[in-house]
Amino acid sequence: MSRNVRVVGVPMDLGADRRGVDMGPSAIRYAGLAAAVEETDRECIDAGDLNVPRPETRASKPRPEDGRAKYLSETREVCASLADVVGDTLAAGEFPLVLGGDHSIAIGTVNGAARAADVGVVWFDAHGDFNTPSTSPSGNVHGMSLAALLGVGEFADTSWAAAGVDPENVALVGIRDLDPEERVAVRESPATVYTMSDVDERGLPAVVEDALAIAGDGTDGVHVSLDMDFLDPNEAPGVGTPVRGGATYREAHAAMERVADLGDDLRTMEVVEVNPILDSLNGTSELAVELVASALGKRILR
Ligand code: HAR
Ligand code: MN
Ligand code: MN
Ligand code: MN
Repeated sequence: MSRNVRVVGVPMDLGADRRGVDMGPSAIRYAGLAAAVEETDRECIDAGDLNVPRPETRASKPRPEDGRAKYLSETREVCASLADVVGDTLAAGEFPLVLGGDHSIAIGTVNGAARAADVGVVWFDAHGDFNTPSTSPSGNVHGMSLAALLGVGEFADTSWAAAGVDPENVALVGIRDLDPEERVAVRESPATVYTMSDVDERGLPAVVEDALAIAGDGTDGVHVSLDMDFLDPNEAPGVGTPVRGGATYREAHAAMERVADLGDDLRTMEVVEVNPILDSLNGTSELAVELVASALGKRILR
């Protein structure tokens, strides 16, 4: 894969409670993203940030039609523009690298990725993001984004699922925190869940290879969604909803090296949930940059 990389920042924090994740795109750029991408022999073009409304300017109480989901209409609007940018970037023959922002933005990235092709998804996360407005304990859309993309529950009759992603081509990796009703929904879905217990038993590289095979089976390409809370909080403290028992530094690199083996079949990638306010000296952003470089093919011996 030698497509030029087009970076799109989405300073989105409408989908999460711990404010600060909107600063993720800046923090990841400051951590040296462009230089790291260029080290993989690609040009790095920065498209800047999308406009995201500040939550202070909007009513925080969900609209009656949105059930418990906060800022659902605003999220839909941002994701619609993100889908356009991602779709146009792919049409121009470039590789879209989307920087969050909270994980609700995956709705936009994947809709854009799926516009002109059949895509599978690998979702690296501590969480399932499989809630719906009626099952969510928090009302936060970042805990619903995968369900929205797959048209689960109330999302079935909305345009969220327009991506047409087949849940058979979706794999979640690193899961260790599911809400009670979310657990039921994820088990009922044809999507494959690799929990941290699977990682304990089989090792992360083997699990990731299976996940990538599921996402690539019969599709034109794979979208990789990297929620930084996939990592253990010791490695990545700068996230809004840390959960103990995640991937180590080396495991995460090994996972991204398997992703790089996809070559041109890696269609799009996003890195989400970096919260610089909760971070330690921007270390989580620095790690995000390293993991992007590994996913784009950087190797110790080059
Ligand atoms: N499951 C919880 C909820 O729905 C917490 C969700 C998510 N946090 C994330 N997403 N960072 O992966 O509120
Ligand atoms: Mn997530
Ligand atoms: Mn998460
Ligand atoms: Mn298919």
